[in-house]
Order: sequence, then C-alpha cells, then structure tokens
Amino acid sequence: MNVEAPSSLYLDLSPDTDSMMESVREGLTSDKKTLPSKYFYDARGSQLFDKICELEEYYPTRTELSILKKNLSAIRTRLGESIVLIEYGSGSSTKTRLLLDNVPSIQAYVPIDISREHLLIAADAISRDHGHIDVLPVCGDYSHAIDLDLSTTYQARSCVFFPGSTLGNFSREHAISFLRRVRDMVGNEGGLLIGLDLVKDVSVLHAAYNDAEGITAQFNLNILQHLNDRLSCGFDLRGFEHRAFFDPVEERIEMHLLSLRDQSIMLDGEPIHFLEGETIQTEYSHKYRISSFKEMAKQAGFEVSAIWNDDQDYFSVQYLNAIPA
Ligand code: AVJ
Repeated sequence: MNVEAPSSLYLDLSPDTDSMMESVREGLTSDKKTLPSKYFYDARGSQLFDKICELEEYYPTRTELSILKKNLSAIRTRLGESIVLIEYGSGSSTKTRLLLDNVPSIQAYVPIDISREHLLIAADAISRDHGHIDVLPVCGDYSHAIDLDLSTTYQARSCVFFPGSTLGNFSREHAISFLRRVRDMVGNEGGLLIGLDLVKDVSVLHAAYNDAEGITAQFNLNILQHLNDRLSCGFDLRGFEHRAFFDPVEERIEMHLLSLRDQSIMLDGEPIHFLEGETIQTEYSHKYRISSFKEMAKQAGFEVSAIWNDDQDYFSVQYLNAIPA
C-alpha cells in the first residue's frame, strides 16, 4: 500500500510571537478593547471548538453537514471536472471528508489553518485515507493574503471551501475584501463553496452562544490562557466572565469577556488596566440574509450560482462562480 503522509507543512506562514504581541497590544490599548478571534485557536481552543460543534444548542455544524450530505450530487456537478480544493480554517476537516469521499475530481487538497498541531494531525489522517489526493497543509492566518500558486503543478480549477460561516468573523467590509482576495486567488475559472449562518429567531442564536454546559464560555476564556502561554501577560481567568449577545442592528453575535473587578496585566513590560464592568470584545459572528450576501459576493467579483438551505432556513451553503475579469 502506498501511504503518503504529510508529516510536515507544505507552507508555514504562521504568525510569530512578535506579530502576536503587536496585534494584542493594538487591540488591548484601543478605546474599546478587542482581541483578534484567531487567537482562540491554540491546541486547547481547537479542541473546545470541536466540542462546541457537538453541542445540542450549536446548530450550525450539523445543519451544514446535513445540507452538504443532501446535495452532494449537485455539489459534485458544480465543482466540475478536475479541481484543487483549498480550505480556509480547516480545523478537524470533518466536512471536507464528505467532499473528499464523494467528489472524485479532487486532485489536491490544501487545508489552511492557524493551529499547527491540529492541522498536521488532520492532514495526516486525510492523506492516509485518501491515497490518490495530494494533501498540502498550509499553516497560516487567512485574514492576510496567502500567496499560493498551484496552477503550474496542477491542470485544474481552484475552488475554495469555506464552511462553518467562518466568514462571519469578519466585519462586512472586511468580509468583502477577504472574498475579493479569494476571487483573485482562484482566478477567472475558479469557484467558492461557502457556508453561511442565516438571520433567525434571537432565542435560537442566543442559546447557540450561551450553551448550558458552558463550553462556549470555556472557549472564550481560553483566549486569555493562550495569551498567558505565548506572551506571559498574567491574566487571572477567574477575573473575567463570558458574555454573548445578538446585536439586531448589525445582525451579529458579539462575544465579550467581562472584567469582574478592577485589575491589570503586564504586556511586554507595560501595564494594561481593566475596569470593573469593562469588556474585551473577542468575536463577531455575523448572520446573513440571502439577498445581502448576494450583493457582497458581487462586489467581490463572485456570482452566486447555487443556494442550498435546510428546511428551517437556519443555514445556507452556496456555490459561487468567479465573474471573469
Ligand atoms: C468558527 C467563527 C464560525 O462564529 O459560530 C462558536 C466560532 N464562537 N461559538 C461561530 C464560535 C462561539 C464560530 N465560527
């Protein structure tokens, strides 16, 4: 048997400690304190996120999976003859397996994730189970441009897979510029298969980000542990509490960490103070409407060519074609 295991990265673009320090400093010294949500995903954070995906209250993962399962043959048709599949924020790659198992035209799979260990474990497993597909893991932060040129290696169209409504982490403006970068990368013939969480009853949304077991709270607080581990800043995790709520104007969930008392930490020799009741905003999770997303896609150079929703219209999987330049 021919076992090809990518025990190392195809490309390593992971942010170094200096750039992490810089972006954390910028977020924590601004008027309204924020932290980039990419720092959720250290090894423990990636595990906690996997647990979130199994929660009763967290409907997006299973809803998206069921949409993908139900529409596999239509998706296969859209993806076409021979493709390189590039996945942003691949994590454990559970949804991808469905595609890799059922779309024989996939020649190469490029998982991109910021969490190196998680990425390598998932890439190894996938490569073991799919001997005929080249697996090329890239460790990196896709909120910046990633320069991938696979067109000389593969005679294939590029298609990006961006499931989980992870696009929702970006502000609407940044989402459009992100989509534009994806559009540039996949080229005139390229495509994008994307999952989008839809606007729905507030109580359903609220429960998904405030689960009874408190896993989402642990996930949120873990960002401070990650900063302690990497930047030695000495956050006391007992001094902060998880908050998540829906903003009906922006149509997004906001996650925050609420400071339970006046306290301070040290960041690279400089103290940073937190007042009692002050919050650090850690994540946005924008919810979409079919019509407004179509407009965003168009601005980024994509045309929505197929839409698959679940019966309750909780979640939408869409296939977008590049509008040729
Ligand atoms: C991975 C960004 C799609 O926004 O729902 C889950 C992350 N945060 N629970 C989301 C998350 C809290 C998730 N995304």
